[in-house]
Amino acid sequence: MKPIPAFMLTLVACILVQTAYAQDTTPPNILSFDFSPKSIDTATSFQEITFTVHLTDDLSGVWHGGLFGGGTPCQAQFISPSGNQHASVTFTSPDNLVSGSELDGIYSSKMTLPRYSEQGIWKLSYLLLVDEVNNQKHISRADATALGFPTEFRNSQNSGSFCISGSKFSDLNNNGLRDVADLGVPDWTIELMRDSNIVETTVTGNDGSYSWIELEMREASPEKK
Ligand SMILES: [Ca+2]
Ligand SMILES: [Ca+2]
Repeated sequence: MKPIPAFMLTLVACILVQTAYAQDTTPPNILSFDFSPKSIDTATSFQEITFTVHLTDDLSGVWHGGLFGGGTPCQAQFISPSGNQHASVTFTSPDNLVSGSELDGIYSSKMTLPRYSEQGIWKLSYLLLVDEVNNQKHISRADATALGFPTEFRNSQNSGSFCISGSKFSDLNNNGLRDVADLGVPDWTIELMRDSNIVETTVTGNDGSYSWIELEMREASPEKK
């Protein structure tokens, strides 16, 4: 058996000592997540959305290259209405770190949507948080919503800053009002009309509610099909 060089033994001993006293087994946390604008229109040119996030990590820091060259940056992934198109934005230092450090920092980064990107409501697929030793945390859209983060943006010619919302329900006692016993109707298609033309459609949720976000202010009214 070949003898092991002394410097290698020292190196191994150093690594063992380091890991014995400082192990990072916890992925980063996300304290805030927001983006602007929330309504764009890629019909005539590409569009950019600026994201701002506050990330923290306990020990090795938010991923900024990987201690051993591995891993992947913290990122947000969005999906188009059909599910066929994806858009992502990453958060790394030093490029996107605007204040603080990899242990507690604010990041700002742009997502670009090419011209002719699919129109409609794009939704967050997930947030991925990664630290320097590749501890990872996956945050679903439902988790992000529960954290109070925005999860949708509108890409359409109807983009603006207005919302329309309502609900479809069974008016059991026929009084024109929604009483406690009047249950919402789920999976019902609601059409947004303008000048007798259908502008967009959406589907009611489990409680019969529906909404359109980030609409341009023009005369429009929802019609129940
Ligand atoms: Ca960590
Ligand atoms: Ca009623």
